[in-house]
Amino acid sequence: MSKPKKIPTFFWEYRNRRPDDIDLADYRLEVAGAVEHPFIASLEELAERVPRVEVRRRFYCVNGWSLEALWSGYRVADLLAAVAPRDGFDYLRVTSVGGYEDTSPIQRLIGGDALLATHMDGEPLSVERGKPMRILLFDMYQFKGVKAVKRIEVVADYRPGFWEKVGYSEEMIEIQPYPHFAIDLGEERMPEIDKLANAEPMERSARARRKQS
Ligand SMILES: Nc1nc2c(c(=O)[nH]1)N[C@H]1C(S)=C(S)[C@@H](COP(=O)(O)O)O[C@H]1N2
Ligand SMILES: [Mo]
Repeated sequence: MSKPKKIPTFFWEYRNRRPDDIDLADYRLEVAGAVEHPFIASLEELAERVPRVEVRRRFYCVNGWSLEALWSGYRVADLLAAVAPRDGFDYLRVTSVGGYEDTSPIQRLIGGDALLATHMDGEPLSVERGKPMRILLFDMYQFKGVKAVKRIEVVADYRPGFWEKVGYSEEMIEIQPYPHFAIDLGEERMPEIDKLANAEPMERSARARRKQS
């Protein structure tokens, strides 16, 4: 077996210091906004409300690398089914403990099988990886996937996320069809274009819109 490669850690809200640790006993996830059944739940209560799933999937960073692992947690689709979003509220806004935030269209998250992951390769997420839970998007660059999730809200409107402050843009959301360095394999890998194509058509990037017109 090759030596495990170091996974780059992105936590823009903490700049160059170690991210805040989170006491799991005190932790509560808030699922709120325009939903019929909002809740605030401990990790145990969340597991009682939403079915757990396990998936082996790869995520992609816009900086040209990717990481595949066995992730477990909750499908965003199942989480939303539990709270029942109101009609006309089509976006999900996710905020981290440290204030990193992102908004995505709900239909795209469901179509792309977005996951609220609590475990990586059978272990609870470390602080670096987004303890106690992170959103994983497999069909968009991962700056759209919030680590150390604190609050999930159903909202009416889109707005650019925290990543805009660090120089990323909406034009950079779509995974590009050139090789990315697979951290887990130690080699260059093409994105899984077949899996990307399974995503529902949604809000396209400005670049994709320009190409179309
Ligand atoms: N809270 C928070 N979540 C975040 C980020 C961040 O800075 N803060 N960076 C994103 C980016 S750009 C990527 S590529 C992945 C990186 O995940 P990793 O740190 O586990 O490698 O987390 C995403 N989620
Ligand atoms: Mo990233």
